[in-house]
Amino acid sequence: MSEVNNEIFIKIEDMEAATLSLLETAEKVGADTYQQRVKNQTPHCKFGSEGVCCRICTMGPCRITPKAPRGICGCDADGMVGRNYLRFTAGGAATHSDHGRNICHVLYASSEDGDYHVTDPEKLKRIAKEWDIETEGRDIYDIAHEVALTGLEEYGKPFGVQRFLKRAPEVRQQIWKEAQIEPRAIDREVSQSMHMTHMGCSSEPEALVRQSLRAGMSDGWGGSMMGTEFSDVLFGTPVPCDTYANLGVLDKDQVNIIVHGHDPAVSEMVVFYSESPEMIAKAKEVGATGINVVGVCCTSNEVAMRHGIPMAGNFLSQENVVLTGVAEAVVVDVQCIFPALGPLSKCFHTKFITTSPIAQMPDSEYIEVDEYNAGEKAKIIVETAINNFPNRRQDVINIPQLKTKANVGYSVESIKKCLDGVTNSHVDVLNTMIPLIDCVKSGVLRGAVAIVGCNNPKIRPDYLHIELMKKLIANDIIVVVTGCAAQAAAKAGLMSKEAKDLCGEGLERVCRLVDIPPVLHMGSCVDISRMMILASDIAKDWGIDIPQIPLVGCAPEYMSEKAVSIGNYVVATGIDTYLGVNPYTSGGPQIEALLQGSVKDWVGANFTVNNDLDELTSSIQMCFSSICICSM
Ligand code: XCC
Repeated sequence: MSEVNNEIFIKIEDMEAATLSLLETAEKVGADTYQQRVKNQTPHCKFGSEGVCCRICTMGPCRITPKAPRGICGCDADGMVGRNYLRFTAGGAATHSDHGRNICHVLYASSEDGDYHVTDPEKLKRIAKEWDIETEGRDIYDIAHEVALTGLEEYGKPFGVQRFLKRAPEVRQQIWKEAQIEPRAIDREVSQSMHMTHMGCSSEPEALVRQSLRAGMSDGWGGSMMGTEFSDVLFGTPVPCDTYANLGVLDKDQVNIIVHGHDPAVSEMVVFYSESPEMIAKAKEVGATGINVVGVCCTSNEVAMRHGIPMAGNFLSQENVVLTGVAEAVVVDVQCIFPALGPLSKCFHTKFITTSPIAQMPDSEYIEVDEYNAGEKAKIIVETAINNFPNRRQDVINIPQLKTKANVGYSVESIKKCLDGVTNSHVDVLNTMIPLIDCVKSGVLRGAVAIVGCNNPKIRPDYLHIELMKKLIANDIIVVVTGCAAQAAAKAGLMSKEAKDLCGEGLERVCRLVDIPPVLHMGSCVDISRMMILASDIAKDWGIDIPQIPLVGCAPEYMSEKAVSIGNYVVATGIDTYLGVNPYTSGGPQIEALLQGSVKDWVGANFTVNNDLDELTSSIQMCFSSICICSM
C-alpha cells in the first residue's frame, strides 16, 4: 500500500492544492481539462442563461429582447422559459427512469445459476405483497420475474397512476390528486412533456409547471424508486459499512480500476471479478500487489454502500482520477461521464471503457455489457485493466496524499434498525421513526436537511456542500446525503463517526448514542427515492403531512437535468428545496413566481434559489423555526 495520510478531516483548500498539482501534470502531458474549457465557454450566452432562447421549430431560433418580446409564433418569455424548463425536467425524468428500467430488466434476467441473483428475498416479497403479487409457496425467481414485469409495465400502462404513490401519507396522495400531478405511466409523462412543448402546444405557465411536477413525480415515485428498490433486491439492501474517500484511495502498487456512472449492474460484476483469486493471481503476475476498484459519481455510491468500495471522487474530480497516472481502466456505464475522458485517457496509459449503448463516446474501447453477458464481459474488462498495468508512464504518476474514513450505507431499513438500538426494545416503537421524531419534538435535533446533487463549475467545487454541512451539523441539524454531495462529505471526512465532534450538543449526543455519523449516506441520485420514503414514514408515524416536518432539500451545486427532475418531485412531495444554481428560468417572471412562490399553494412547498453560504444557512434555519413543532 502506498504512503497516504489518513486524516480525519480534509480542508477544501487541501483538495484544491491537490487539483492544482494535477493540473500541472495535465499541462505536462498536453491534456485538456474542464478548468480550461470553462474559460473557453465563458461568458455564457445571456439568452440561454435566462431561458429565453427557443429552437423548438425551424422558424427560429428566436430569443426574447425588449425589442422582440415574442418569438415568431407569438410565444412570450414565460412560454419559452416554461417549455424549456419542462423539457429539462423530462430529460432528467427519462434518464433516471431508464436507469430504473434497466434494473427491472436485470431483475427479470436474474436466476439461480445466472450472473444476477436475488440477494434480498425478504425485500422482494415485501414489494410483491405491496403490489398484490402472490408469494406463498412460489420459487423466489418466479416472484422476481413477475415483480420485474409488473415494474416494466409501470412505464407504459394505459391506465392508472404509479403504484408506489400509496407509500405516501393519505393526505399527500389526496393533494397530488387535487393538484393533478399524480404521475401515470412513466413513459407517458415524459412523452406528454415533449408533446406539450412541441411548437403550437402549451405556452401557458401554470400548465407547464404542473406537468413539470408530474414528470418529476414519475421519476421520484416511479422510475427512480424502482431503480433503488430492485437494486436492493438484486445486490443487497445497504447496511452501514466503513470505507475510504478522496484521491488517496488510488494505490500505485495495485491495478486500479475506476467504476464511474450510475447503473450498478456493470460495477457489481466488475467488483465480483476483481475479487476472484484467479484475477488477483493474474494481477500479481504482472507485478501488482492486487486489484483496487474505486468509484466516481453515483456508481461509486452504489458499490461503496454495498461492498465498501472506496470513493475516489465526485463529478468534478473525474478528470483528476485519470490525471494521477495510475488508472489502468476507467469503466463507465451511463450518465455524468465527461466525453473528455476519452482524449484525456489517451494522454496516459488509461483504457477508457464504455459499456452501454446509451453512453457511447469517441476514443473509448466499447465492451457492451447486458444482463445476459455481464459476467463474461466483466471478466474481460478486469483482464484488460490487469494487462494494462505494465504500460504506466512512471514519469507522470502523482497520487495526492488525501484519504478520509467514511461510514456509508444508511438505507431507510438501516436507519430504522439503528434507531431500534436505542429504544430499549419498546415494542410499540420498534421499526418506526418515533425515536427520531421524539428527538425533534424535544429540541435535541432542530431538523434535517437532505443535501444532494452534483458539482458545477459555477460554484467553487465542493465548497457549498462541505461548508453548508458543517454549519448545519454545528446547529444540531442532521444531514442526509446522496449523489456527488455524499462524496463531497466523504472526501472532507464528514461521513466519519469522528465528525460528531463538529456537531452541536444535541446532534453530538444523538450520534454518540445511536453510533452514527452526523452526515448520513443514503446512496446515489436514484436513492433520493429513499429520502421520499423516509419523509413519508416520519410523517405517518408523527401523524402529520410532509411539509410540517422540519426537513428541507438542498442541491447547492447541481448541474444536471436529473437534478431538476428531482427538485420537482421533492417539492411536489412537500419538501422546500434550495437550489444553488438557477435552472434557466430567470427570464420568465411568471414561471419564477410559480416555482419560487405559488406552487406552495398546490403542494405545500416551493423552490428558493440562492448560493450564498450564510444566506442559505440562515434561510434554512428560519424555515425550521417557522414550523411550530410544539403544537403537533
Ligand atoms: Fe451526476 Fe449522480 Fe449529479 Fe453527481 S449528483 S453529477 S447527476 S453523479 Ni446526482
